[in-house]
Amino acid sequence: MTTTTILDLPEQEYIEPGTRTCAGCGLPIAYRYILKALGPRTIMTHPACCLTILHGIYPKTPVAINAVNNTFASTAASASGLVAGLKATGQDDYTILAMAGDGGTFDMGIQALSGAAERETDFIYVCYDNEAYMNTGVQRSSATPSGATTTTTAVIPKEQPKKDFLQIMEAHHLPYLASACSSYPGDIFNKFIKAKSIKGTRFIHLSVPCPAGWAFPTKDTIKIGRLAVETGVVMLYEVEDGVLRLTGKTLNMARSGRKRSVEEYLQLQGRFRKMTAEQIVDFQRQVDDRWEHLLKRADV
Ligand SMILES: Cc1ncc(C[n+]2csc(CCOP(=O)(O)OP(=O)(O)O)c2C)c(N)n1
Ligand SMILES: [Mg+2]
Repeated sequence: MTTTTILDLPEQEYIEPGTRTCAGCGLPIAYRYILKALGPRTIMTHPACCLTILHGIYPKTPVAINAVNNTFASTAASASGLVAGLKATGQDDYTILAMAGDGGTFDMGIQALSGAAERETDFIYVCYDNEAYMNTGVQRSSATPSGATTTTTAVIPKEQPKKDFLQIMEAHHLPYLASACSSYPGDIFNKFIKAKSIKGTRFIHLSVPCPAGWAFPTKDTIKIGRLAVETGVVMLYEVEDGVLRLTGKTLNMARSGRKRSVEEYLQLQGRFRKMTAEQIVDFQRQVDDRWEHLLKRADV
C-alpha cells in the first residue's frame, strides 16, 4: 500500500465549516478524508446517529454530497435500494456509501447488512465506531469494551467483551474489508481509494474517539486514537480476497515488535476509571490474543 501524507490529499473539501458534532469529535475528521477519496459522485445513506447530527437539519447541511437519512436498522437496505435505483435508471458512475454507528451496525443494522453482503450488493459500508449509543446519551452497545462505564453500565462497568464485528463481516467472504482509525487520515484515504475501485460489498470499520462518551479532554482526540493503535487495541489492516495485510502504524509496530501497554490508553479516559487491576490484566490479554492472531495471518 502506498504512503499518503496530508500534503498528497486533494484540496477539494466536501464538508464545509459548521458541523453540529461536539468539539473534539473524531467522526468529522475521518469523514472529511473519506469524501476526499470518494469524490462528488457519491450518494450516502445514514440512519439516526451522530452522523445525522453532523449532516444537520433540513434544509441546511454542511455536507456537499447527496445524502439519504434512513431508519435505524435500515442502512444496508437503503443502500441496496439506491444501488437498484441507479441501475434501473442506467447511472453507473456513482459510489454508494452506507455509513452507520456501532449501535446502528453491531446491534440494529446487522441483519440488513449481512443480507446485502451475502448478495454481494455493490456498496461501501462504513461502521464508524465510538463504542456506545452516543447521540442519545452514551448507552452501552455490543461494541462497548469490557470495563467501560456508560449511562447504562454506570455502577458496574460493562462485563462482556466487545463483539468482534470484523470477524463476523470477514465470514461473509467480502472482496474488501478494512479497519481504520480517525487519527490516521492518510491510511483512511488509501483504504477508501482502494475500496472505490472494487465491486461488491466492501466493509470498513472506523474507530472514532468520542470525548463526551469516553470522558477525555476535547484536545486529545488524535492522541487517544493514536494510543488505541499504538497499544494494539485498534489494529490497522485490510483483507482483500481473504489475504490480510497490516497497514500504516500497525505494520511498523509489527516489524519493530514495539507495542505499548493498554494501561497508557485506559488511564486517559474517564470511562475506564472503575476498572480493577484484574480487569486491566484481562483487557491486555484480549488485546494480545487478537494481536497474535492477526500477526500470524499477515506477511510482516
Ligand atoms: C428504532 C429506533 N430505536 C431507537 C432510536 C433512537 N436512537 C437514535 S440514534 C440512537 C443511537 C445511535 O447509536 P450509534 O448507532 O452507535 O451512533 P452514535 O449516536 O454513537 O453516533 C438511538 C438509540 C431510533 N432512532 N430508532
Ligand atoms: Mg455509537
